[in-house]
Amino acid sequence: MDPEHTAGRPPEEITRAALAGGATIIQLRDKVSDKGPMLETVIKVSELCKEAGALFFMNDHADIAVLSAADGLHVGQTDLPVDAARKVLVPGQMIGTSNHAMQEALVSISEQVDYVAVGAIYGTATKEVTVSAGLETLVMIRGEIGSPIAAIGGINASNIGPVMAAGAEMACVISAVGMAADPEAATRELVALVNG
Ligand code: 3NM
Repeated sequence: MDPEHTAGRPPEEITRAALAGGATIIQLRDKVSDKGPMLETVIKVSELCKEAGALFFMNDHADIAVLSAADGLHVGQTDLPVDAARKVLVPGQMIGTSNHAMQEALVSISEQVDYVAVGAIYGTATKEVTVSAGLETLVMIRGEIGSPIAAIGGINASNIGPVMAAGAEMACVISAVGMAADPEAATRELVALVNG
């Protein structure tokens, strides 16, 4: 869930639709809002996830993860280091990282993260600067680590098959749901393909 990629619709609306469509984890990634208004939205999204029995992860901001009672925090390579973020998080909150290459994934594993995100699998216009990891990197990392892998970057209904076949436990999408004319139907289609 990225408020910049909702085709003008409120984040809560896309979240509700994704949850109704069967999404089991929502992560909120907000690169533009000030923290006051961000917190209000995050708390609503976090509550919607709890009501639906889904997990909620906050991106980047450990303080907001705590204040919104998130299930966990996601950090990128230049965000708070994992050990620093853990000092802010409360016991039981999970942490996952963005990874673009084997070496980064191995460091994440040494930090005992709860999941490893690998991207970008395919080309994406959603994030300006990203490293193209490709399916090959996903396959290589899968071969080395046992922790859950979340694949990200350019994933949609037409190309999710090879991602799951490569051994990812989770597929993370922004535009395929956020920009869809019918986000609930788009999620349902992706979930069916993942479970298929
Ligand atoms: N992180 P979409 S790719 C937020 O490679 C993000 O780490 C990436 O959006 C990474 O599903 C990406 O619209 C954008 O391609 C994902």
